[in-house]
Amino acid sequence: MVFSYQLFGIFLIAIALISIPLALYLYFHIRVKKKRLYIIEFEVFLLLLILVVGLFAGKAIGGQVSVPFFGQTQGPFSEGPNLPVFSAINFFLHLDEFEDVEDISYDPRDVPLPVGNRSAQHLTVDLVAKEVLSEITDGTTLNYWTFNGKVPGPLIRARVGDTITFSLTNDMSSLHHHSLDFHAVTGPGGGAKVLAVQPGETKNLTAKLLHPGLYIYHCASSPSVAAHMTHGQYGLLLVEPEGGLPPVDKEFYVVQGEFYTMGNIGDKGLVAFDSKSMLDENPNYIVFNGRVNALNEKMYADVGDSVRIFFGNGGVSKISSFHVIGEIFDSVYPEAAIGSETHKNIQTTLVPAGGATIVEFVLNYPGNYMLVDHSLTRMEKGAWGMLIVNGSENHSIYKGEVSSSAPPGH
Ligand SMILES: [Cu+2]
Repeated sequence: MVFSYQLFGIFLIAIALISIPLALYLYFHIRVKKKRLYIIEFEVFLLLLILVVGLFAGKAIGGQVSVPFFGQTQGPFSEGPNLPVFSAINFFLHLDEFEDVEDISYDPRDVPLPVGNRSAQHLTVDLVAKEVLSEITDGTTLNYWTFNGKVPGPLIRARVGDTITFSLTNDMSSLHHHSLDFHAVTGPGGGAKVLAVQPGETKNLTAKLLHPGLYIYHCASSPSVAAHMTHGQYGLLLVEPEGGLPPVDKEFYVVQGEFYTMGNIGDKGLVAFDSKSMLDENPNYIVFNGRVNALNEKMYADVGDSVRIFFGNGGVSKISSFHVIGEIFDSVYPEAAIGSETHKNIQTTLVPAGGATIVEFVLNYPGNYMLVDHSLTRMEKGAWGMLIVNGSENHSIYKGEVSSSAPPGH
């Protein structure tokens, strides 16, 4: 199951390359020694072998062999969306050197302190691009590419007018080069033109935050920016306005992302990235914070609490219809805009790929409230998480006999 398609291709190339000299040897051996001429049979056999080699090995010249085979691009980078076959082989050769991360998900409660009334400052932010192994669901392991070993990367919190020196290190164990494009940064590539790092390299960018808002950051490296992003390389940078956002009781950090894997949803073992399904925009997994169940038994609040969720969409392709089952957002910062009027009383809000939103709501009634992308087929792919609310019931708001067979979150 694991790597079956790619390995089959590599297997064919190997067989073809070994078979050609063998076939030539047999052909001439029989012809010369035995004086028997199976010329037509051998010529057909040789022709088939040359075809196989031509189809597969021919692509090897110039580093064009890729998995899956024959992927082509009309994009700005000549390499295309696929991982080179040598990269796949390299991955297996270094399999033992990757860190096996117990839990790839960034804890949704791990939100930095608000900026409050402080004045603008010069901050430093250190990020490490690291390729690791971890489970997306029980028994299913992916090769994640991360910032700081988690998905999403850390929530960075600053205020408008701050200057940040970003330091990006590409871990020595990486097999790929990486970079950073901060949507919050004004300038070429959002920083990616400066922060392109080879394995073992560190680079710095100093940038001033000119606009408040909640901004995606992501890797922007070739051969395919999309391939890097969908391995898990994204996070959010919050630029608070002067004086900060209004205080709330609970803040959470959630980022949606897609994972494109060979085979079917739930296949066990180490599963490979599938660039074909990425180009088809048909991921096997769509999850919050890097894996299935990442948010569960972490998001707690009490009746009466005001809750704010910083929600981003790392994509790489899908637009999220963010909704909390059983709640209505009191306020939505549409497209994470800070500075314009918030939208009031919203059921579901659109979050574009490479975009974000901020939602706020006060909890009125205890129970389990499910965060979803309301393209609800995506629940089957993992896009759900639970906010658990404790407190006393107010029967003027909600009253009735709760069925034991009721779906969770309802
Ligand atoms: Cu990258």
